[in-house]
Amino acid sequence: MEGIVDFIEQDTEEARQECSRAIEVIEGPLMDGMNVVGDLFGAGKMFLPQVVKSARVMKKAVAYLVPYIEKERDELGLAKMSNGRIVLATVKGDVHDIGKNIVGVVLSCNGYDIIDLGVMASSDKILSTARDEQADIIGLSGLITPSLDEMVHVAKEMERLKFDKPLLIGGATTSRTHTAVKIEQNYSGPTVHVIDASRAVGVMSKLMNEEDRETFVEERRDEYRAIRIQRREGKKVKRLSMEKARARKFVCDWSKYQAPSPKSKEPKIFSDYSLEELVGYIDWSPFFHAWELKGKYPAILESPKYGKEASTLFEDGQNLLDRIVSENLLVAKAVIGFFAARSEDELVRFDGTEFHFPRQLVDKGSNETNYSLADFIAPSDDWLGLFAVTTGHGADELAKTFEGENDDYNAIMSKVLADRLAEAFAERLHERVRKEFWGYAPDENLGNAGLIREKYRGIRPAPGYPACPAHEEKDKIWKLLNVEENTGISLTETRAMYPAASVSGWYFSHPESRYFSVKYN
Ligand code: B12
Repeated sequence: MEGIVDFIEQDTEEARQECSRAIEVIEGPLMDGMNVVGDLFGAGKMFLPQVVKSARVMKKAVAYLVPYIEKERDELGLAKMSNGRIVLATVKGDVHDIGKNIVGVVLSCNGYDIIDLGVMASSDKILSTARDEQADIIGLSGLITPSLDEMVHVAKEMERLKFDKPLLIGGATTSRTHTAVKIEQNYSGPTVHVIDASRAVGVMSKLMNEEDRETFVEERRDEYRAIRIQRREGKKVKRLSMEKARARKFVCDWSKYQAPSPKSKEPKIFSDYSLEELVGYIDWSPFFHAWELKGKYPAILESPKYGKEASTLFEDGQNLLDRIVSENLLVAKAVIGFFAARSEDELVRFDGTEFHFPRQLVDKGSNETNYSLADFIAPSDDWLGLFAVTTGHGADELAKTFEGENDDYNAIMSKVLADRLAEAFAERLHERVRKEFWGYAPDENLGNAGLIREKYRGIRPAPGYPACPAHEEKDKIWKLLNVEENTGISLTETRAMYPAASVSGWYFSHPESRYFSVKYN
């Protein structure tokens, strides 16, 4: 229950000798401990990092017991015990697995059998595995918007192939609304959106319990039906024609504005950037969010609710980060470049290519602005910057080493830290771009807090952000900067970047450039 692994093998051996069969150590003390942990977690009295640490104790103890259990099982001809079997996968085209892995750990320490198909799993692979392994439930995860369509595809395939097992949907871009409107209607079996790991156990146990299942599924169906009706009948947002929206575009008196010309015009490649330099640029708040501790750093360390847990987590994170930096366990690579550009409506044109930046079409009122990112580029003689950064080379290998030691806590931690470094790298390079490479703000002096609050001139939007949702625009960045060759970052069929800890996008220098959303409901 304290998550301490120091003497786990000795303790497990002692317990084994006191029991008549090795399996009793799992069914007895280990499960008793995990049940307490599970109850406290469910009641919000224990937090995710502690649960994952307790799961590590369980996993290491179980690994120690497995040879004994298998021997006994063979001798007695016994079957495997499990609360239920779930096939978990990050869908085709997507490479993000932190959330899925957290869910896998939490479910497995609650007695569920996990078949984890990893990332980029095709519908075929997911469904044939579910059939072959007689899975009770299928769980899909995804982080970028194209994964939502892939989930719809899997649901349709489940219908076509006459599956009736429950389908669980999770991951950062998924939502109850999307599940209700787009996924559930394609599959007649139970479909449930799960918001986070702490809810996953409750949902699984309801679905696996014959008595609870029907009511639970009916309640979800009613809930999703209500969402669909609400959406259909909800206030329709008024949209403008493109012509009218253009009349409300952001206007700048270009005759008075001089676009800054980059100091160095050649693309710059960084093949092994100093990790040590990046540490000071880390925005730590999302580190805590990844572990389901909600709050802002550093205040979270003093929070009455999360303070103690957050401090331990932070210390563990710092320790692993120190190792990563001193032993060069991750490699930071990047490429940046500046291109002479001009805008025309929603296009930013270069020699030979053009980016399309959609315009806001919602009617916000005649005095409001309907932005397109292209508005921040002059009709002639301007510049646009492009970048791609990664700190993910080495991350999967590091996580695998920890997984091999039954240490999911550090496996997840290493990926969370790689993501933090990727964002820090994007932040640091952007700062150097403003101060040195583009050089339009040589005297800027903001410090990390100022950078996090985006107090600088210019913006760094990324394909997939609300102002520029199309992931396909990355193809042009890849071509112009030769990203794959220069950094080793590749694009999947739905344009997720691999390694996962990668960021790519554009630099806009205009003082009034800003973020917005082109989405409407
Ligand atoms: C941290 C972060 C990153 C990190 C990495 C994230 C990662 N490795 O997972 C970095 C900095 C690398 C990153 C990069 C990018 N990101 Co980002 N990122 C985020 C951020 C801020 C948090 C995501 C996160 O890690 N959450 C913590 C984890 C633990 O939560 P989770 O994955 O949701 O999982 C939980 C639940 O969803 C659930 N769950 C998950 N899976 C499953 C499965 C089942 C079966 C069940 C039951 C439950 C379940 O349980 C989990 C644990 O509680 C979100 C915004 C947000 N607030 O969500 C944007 C966000 C996800 N990113 C976004 C984008 C666009 C990108 C980029 C494409 C930008 C770019 N062009 O560079 C890249 C893509 C990287 C790539 N490799 O392709 C968009 C995605 C939407 C979209 N339009 O596609 C978001 C929503 C931001 C936004 N509003 O625009 N990003």
